[in-house]
Amino acid sequence: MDAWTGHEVPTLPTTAPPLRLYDSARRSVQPSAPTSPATMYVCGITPYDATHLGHAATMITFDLVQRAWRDAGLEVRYVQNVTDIDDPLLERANRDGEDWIVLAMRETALFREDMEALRIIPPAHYVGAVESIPAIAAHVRELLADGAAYTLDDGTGDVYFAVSAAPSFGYESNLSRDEMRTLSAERGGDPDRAGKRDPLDPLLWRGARDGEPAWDGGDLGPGRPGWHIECATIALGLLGDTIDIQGGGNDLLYPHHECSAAHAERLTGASPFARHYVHAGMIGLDGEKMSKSKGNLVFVSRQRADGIDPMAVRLGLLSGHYRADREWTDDVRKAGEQRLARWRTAAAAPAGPSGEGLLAAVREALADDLDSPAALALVDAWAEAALAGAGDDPAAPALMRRTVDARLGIRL
Ligand code: 5CA
Ligand code: ZN
Repeated sequence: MDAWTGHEVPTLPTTAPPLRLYDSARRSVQPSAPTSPATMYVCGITPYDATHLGHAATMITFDLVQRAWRDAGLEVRYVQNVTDIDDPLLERANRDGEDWIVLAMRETALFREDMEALRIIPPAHYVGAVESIPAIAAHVRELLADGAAYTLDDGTGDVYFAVSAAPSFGYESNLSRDEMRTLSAERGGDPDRAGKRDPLDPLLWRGARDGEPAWDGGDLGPGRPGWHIECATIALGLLGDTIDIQGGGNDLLYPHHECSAAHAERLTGASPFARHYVHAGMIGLDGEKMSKSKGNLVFVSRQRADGIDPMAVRLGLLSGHYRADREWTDDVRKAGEQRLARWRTAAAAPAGPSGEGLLAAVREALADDLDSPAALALVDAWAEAALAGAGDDPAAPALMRRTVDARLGIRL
């Protein structure tokens, strides 16, 4: 499917240092050392409701990665999916008496508009689960033929992946089996289902049910794909056997990313599937993770309709570190608006402290595991000095403008 339209990203003088990033598997900050093109797969939305600030924060995180890589001289191949068929989408469509396809198309269109407003560089490939079904079904058949999957013998036609076929299962999330079992039950899995060989085995293919859409699975029979194999298949098809980053929010670490990596590794024999597993913190409201199922949502589109500048929203989200679970509050929004206004005024100053100095410092902060709070503080200090008449570099305001545009996605 089509992605959204991108904006021109200004080029900057010289090049940025290589990006160092926290890897969930190794639990430490490690150099991301891609060879060009750098490859990144990020888990996108399940389009049953509008884009909220949590989605926005995660998309902004990986946008910072793309900007850091490009500024370090790398070409970037970025793929994102849309889970345009899954239980939550069907449940919402049924609840509202709506066609699930219409719901998915509408919310995906809104997501694109929101991404454009937030100046997120679009992925090279924006791919739906539905359009990937033939490739997914082929992978499920391959796993079955390989003995890494099995069909439940209860007549449903449901196919499961055997985690016993993935000897290093758990290396990504570093969780105990008990923790995995609990999270699996909370996040779409079915550890207690009868007939499974291991409670942790994830669903690969759901046989057709009355009243549910189904697609031809060849030997699998009609059905629809499981969630984890969707992302494994899309990433493998477009980015190759080993990718530089598998990303998403930290709610996806287990089971989703652990299982999709296990599927990919079993299919290709290449391990690890991703050199870096990168997870953004959860944005919460009133002490709870913002989620469609909880309904405590602040929508990006609603904020746009209320006249809040998307650049202020972006600055608000960047004021916290991407890995931290953090709250969205009115104060965060107001601080974003004030900062944006201050930066705009400062960018119009006749001169300021060295633009090259600011660029180098911002690059260093962002190279250090995307330390956006530090980058914002550096620009704040530059703006304060420029507004106080300090510094005599007449080219600095223009370079400051280019720096925050290219590296933070903030158009002044
Ligand atoms: N379609 C799947 C991924 S394949 C999915 O998780 N969809 S989603 O709509 O629930 O989330 C889309 C992206 O936003 C995922 O990367 C998810 O981890 C992230 N996300 C969801 N809620 C939040 C939140 N409250 N804060 C930060 N990121 C979030
Ligand atoms: Zn995913």
